[in-house]
Amino acid sequence: MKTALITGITGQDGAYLAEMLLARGYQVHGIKRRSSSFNTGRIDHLYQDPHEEDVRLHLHYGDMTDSAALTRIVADVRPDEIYNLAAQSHVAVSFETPEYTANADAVGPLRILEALRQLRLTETTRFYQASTSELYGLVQAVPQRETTPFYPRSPYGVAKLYAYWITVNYREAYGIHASNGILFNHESPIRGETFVTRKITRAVGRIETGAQDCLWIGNIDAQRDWGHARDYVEAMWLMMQQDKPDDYVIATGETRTVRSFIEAAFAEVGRTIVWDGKGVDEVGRDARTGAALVRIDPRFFRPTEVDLLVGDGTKAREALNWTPRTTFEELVREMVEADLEEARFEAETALRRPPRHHGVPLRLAAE
Ligand code: NDP
Ligand code: GDR
Repeated sequence: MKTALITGITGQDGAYLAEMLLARGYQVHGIKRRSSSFNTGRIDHLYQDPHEEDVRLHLHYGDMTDSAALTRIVADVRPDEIYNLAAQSHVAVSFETPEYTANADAVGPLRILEALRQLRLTETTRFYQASTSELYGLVQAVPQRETTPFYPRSPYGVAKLYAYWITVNYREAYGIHASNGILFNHESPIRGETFVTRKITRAVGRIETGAQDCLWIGNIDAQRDWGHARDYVEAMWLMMQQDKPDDYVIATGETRTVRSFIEAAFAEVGRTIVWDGKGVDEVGRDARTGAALVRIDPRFFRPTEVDLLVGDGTKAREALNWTPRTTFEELVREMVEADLEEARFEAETALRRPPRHHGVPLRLAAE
C-alpha cells in the first residue's frame, strides 16, 4: 500500500486527488492550516473518525510558511509520493499580498524539497509540484508547450516560476523524482467562489432564485483553456508513476473568452445574453427581458493581465496516455447544475433560519 502526502488537501485539487488516491488504496496524509472557521468542507465526505479501524485519511496541521512543521510531517509520514498543491492560488490577490504569496508559493516548495534532502528521502520519496500556465503570462507563442519561454505577469506567476525551477534544480542536483505539472485552468463545482468560472455559475444560480440581480465582472475578453479538475488530478498521479521525472503541460487545447463562458452558463438556464455598450460600459442583457445581468467593474481588472492561454498537451498524451475526458459544455453544465441546486437550497433554508450574529441566533439573543 502506497502512502501519499498532499499539501493543500482542503483545496479544489486536493479534494479530488485525495478521493482518487483513497479509491486506489493509498494511505493519504494531508496538511491543513489552522483557520478560525472550518476549512475542510471539500473533504468532509472523506473524513474518517480516527477511532475507527483501517483509517486511511490522516490530517496534520501545518503551513507552507513553516519549515519546522513541514519537516516534522515529512519525517513522520515518510511518504512515497508528495503532491505539493498548497498555495495562495489567486492571481488577483497576489497583487495585494505579493510577499506572502512568494513565501507560500515559492519558498514553500523549497522547504519541502529541503526536508527531503535533509531527511535523506531523495531516493525514496517522489515529488509533484503544482506548476501553472500562469508561467507563460505575456504571450510568446501559441499554443503553449513545455518548451515555450516563460514570462509571468503577476506576483503569483513569478513565485510559481521560482517553484518550477527549484523543482527542476533539486531533480538535477540530488536525483529526486520531482516533476512539474504545468496545468492550465481547471474548474469544477468545488472551485473557489472567487475564481471567474465559479463566480459566474454562482451568479447564474442566484439570479435564477432572485437572490442576486447582476453579475459584476472584470476583463471579459481574457481567453483561457478550461478543463475539469477531476481529469487533471489523474494526470498528476500519472506523472508520479513514470520511471523518470519530467515536466508536462496538461490542457485541453481549446481556448475561450470569459465572455463566452458567461454566455454558455446563462444558456444552461435558457437565457441568451446580448451585449451592448463598450469598455467599462458594456452590459450583458437578457435577450428576452432586456434586464442587465452582467456589468463590468474595473476593480476586477488586474495591473498586468494574461490575455491568452491555450495549451499543447501532446507530450502528456504521448508519454502519459492522458487526455481530458470532460468537454467544455459538460463542465459548464455540471457547474451550473450544482450552483442552481445550491442557490435553491440557500433560498429554502434562508426562509427557515433566523439571522445570526456571532454564531448566536439574533432572535434568541433578544429573548
Ligand atoms: P485552491 O486555492 O482551491 O487550494 C489551495 C490549497 O492550499 C488550500 O487547501 C489552501 O488551504 C492551501 N493553502 C493556501 N495557503 C497555504 C499555506 N500557507 N499553508 C498551507 N496550505 C495553504 O487551489 P487549487 O486546488 O485550484 O489549486 C491547487 C494548486 O494548483 C495550487 O498550487 C494552484 O496554484 C495550482 N494550480 C491551479 C490551477 C487551477 O486552475 N485550479 C492551475 C494550475 C496550477 P485553505 O483551504 O485553508 O485555504
Ligand atoms: P486565473 O483564474 O487568473 O487564470 O488563475 P481566474 O478565474 O481568477 O481568472 C481568469 C480570467 O478571468 C478574468 N476575470 C476575472 N477573474 C476573477 N477571478 N474575477 C472576476 O471578476 C473576473 N473578471 C474577469 C481574469 O482577469 C482572468 O483573465 C487560475 C488560478 O487557479 C491559478 O492558481 C492557476 O495557476 C491558473 O488559473 C492557471
